[in-house]
Amino acid sequence: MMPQKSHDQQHEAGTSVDNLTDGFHLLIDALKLNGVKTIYNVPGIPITDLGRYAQASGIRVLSFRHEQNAGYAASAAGFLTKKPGICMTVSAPGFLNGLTALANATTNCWPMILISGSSEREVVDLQQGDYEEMDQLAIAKPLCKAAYRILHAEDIGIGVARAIRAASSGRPGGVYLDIPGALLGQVMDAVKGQKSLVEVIDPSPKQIPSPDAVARAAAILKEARRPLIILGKGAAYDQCDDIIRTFVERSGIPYLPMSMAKGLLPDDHPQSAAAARSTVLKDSDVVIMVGARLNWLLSHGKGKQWGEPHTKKFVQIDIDPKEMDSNVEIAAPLVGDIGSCLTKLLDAMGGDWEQQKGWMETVHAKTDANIKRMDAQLQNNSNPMNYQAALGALRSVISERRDTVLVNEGANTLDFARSIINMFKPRKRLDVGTWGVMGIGMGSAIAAAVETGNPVLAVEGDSAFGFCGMEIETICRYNLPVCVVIFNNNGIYRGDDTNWSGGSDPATTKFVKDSRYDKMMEAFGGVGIYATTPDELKRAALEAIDSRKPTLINAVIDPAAGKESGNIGSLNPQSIVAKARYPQAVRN
Ligand code: OXT
Ligand code: ADP
Ligand code: MG
Repeated sequence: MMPQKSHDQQHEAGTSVDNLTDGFHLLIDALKLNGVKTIYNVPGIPITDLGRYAQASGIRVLSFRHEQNAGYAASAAGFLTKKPGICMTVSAPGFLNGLTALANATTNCWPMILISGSSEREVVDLQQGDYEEMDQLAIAKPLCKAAYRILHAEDIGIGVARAIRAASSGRPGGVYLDIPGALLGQVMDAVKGQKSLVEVIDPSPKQIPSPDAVARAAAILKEARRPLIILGKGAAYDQCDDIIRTFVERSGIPYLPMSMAKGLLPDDHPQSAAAARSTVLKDSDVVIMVGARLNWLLSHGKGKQWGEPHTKKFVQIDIDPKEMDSNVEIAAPLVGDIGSCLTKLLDAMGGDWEQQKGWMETVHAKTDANIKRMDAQLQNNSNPMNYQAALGALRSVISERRDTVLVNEGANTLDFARSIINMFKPRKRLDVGTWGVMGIGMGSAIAAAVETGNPVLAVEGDSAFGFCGMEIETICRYNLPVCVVIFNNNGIYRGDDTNWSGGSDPATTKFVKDSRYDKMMEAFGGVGIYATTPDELKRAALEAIDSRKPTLINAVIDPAAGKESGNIGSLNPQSIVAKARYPQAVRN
């Protein structure tokens, strides 16, 4: 680092330090003034002391083993609390490790601020080869919602305020805040410093939809005969659970929850169409999107899955006007926050809800058939367990402990769990999100435990766990009520693949057979359990949740039970040449 061009020297000799403040303290005070209670952190030059001072000042500073996991924790905290989660890292490599999580938060529309220490501008801009030199601001910019750098101590208040407002307002997202090391050591008059701090008033202002837009949407809904509501994670994020429930129940319309909207209404609600997904997407005539995007997870709103050719009309509620018409024509765009839009729409509709007789019966017929089929599969007592057997056990655990936060990642482990495990309360499910990213598990679990105080059940594919597994030490260190269940099928998707060259290296998707992940947890003082039956799994998970002790259950899953890429195998590129060369490539 460059020797500090300190503001100290500009201070008159003889000024007592009691009357001074510095960049460290201004940054901490600015965060505290804006209600920041937790920082997800990895220490090192130049932010080690910043973490110490923040802890000393009463902020909870949780140190992780890798910045990516600290970042995922901050982003999950943003989703759960509707306030930006704060991640703090060192320069270049630490910054880059955290950047993946910042980009993921932006993709998920979750508020998060990545604060990274950096080298001084003078050296970076002349590329003189500083310790961990990198033009971090330039690199962050295209990957997040906004990026700012603070150069002077007197700008810390406004810089932090700007970051908070950018992360929280409109469509939430990730913000990068660049903190050159020398800024922290800058000294200024304490009273002036205090006055320079800014408390952000109303960081995510309500956005009321225009009356015309409401009338347009109501007119379409009045004509609807087979309407469908799709609830997305934006609806969960908005924390307007009562109005969502009122809207769904007063309208009598079936609703489809996207994965992180599960639990906004309990999954056993009579209007849930989760188990009739294909039917409602295909046969509905009007679709009301509530905080959900028509992206890949909804086949972009077109194609066979949507019953094309069709005359469906879309009503879309979203805070971001740019989301409208992103994939298909939106007949009635309602731009605003979900709570305000649904309230206005309810008013405009009055009691005028009418749907085709028989629509709900059609939905129920499909739902009943799928639930019956699933119930039969859950009874399976095969040894080793398949996904349904193991998840049947965890389904009853969540049903019996409804405040538990479920974290879920993997391919098969994710896809089976999403439909098998019913959720009963809002914002109790955290998963791989819009990018389908592996490695969110431990960071999300830690944030969920810290931010909610509730126990956490993290259901993890063995591969998914590998991206973040070292954080079980963090879980033990802070003694968090997290129970990690590893679905150990010895590999990615399956554990029985072969090396197609016939050579002795294992297949590209295989791991060490029968790894004892439970022993890893024991190494850090947590509870390790090896479970081979649904009964053992259920008992161990309930005990972990009730005892609140850090626990890892190694659930042994049949290596042959999974499918390539779970439910999204069709997204794998294919080629007739490759198929001809490798007949094994034809599967699923
Ligand atoms: O209506 P129909 O009849 O069609 O039936 C549907 C529902 O109505 C019904 N259903 C129900 N029936 C009865 N009861 C209930 N309650 C019920 N609920 C639903 O069930 C069917 C299916 O319903 P579903 O699931 O809602 O519908 P569907 O069609 O699947 O929905 C479509 C999607 C797209 C919305 C859904 O599939 C979805 O959300 N998918 C998300 C998929 C995803 O994101 N996957 C993760 C990424 S996969 C891959 O990329 C992996 N990688 C690569 C990698 C990644 N991702 N990241 C990084 C950083 N590096 C690399 C890796 C490495 S996965 C992976 C590791 C995998 O290995 P693991 O060991 O971790 O995991 P295992 O696979 O377990 O080994
Ligand atoms: P899912 O993956 O669950 O379908 P998405 O992440 O695709 O959900 O969509 C979430 C949508 O919610 C985004 O388009 C985002 O702009 C929107 N959103 C986020 N917060 C709000 C809010 N408070 N009010 C309205 N829309 C919101
Ligand atoms: Mg696996």
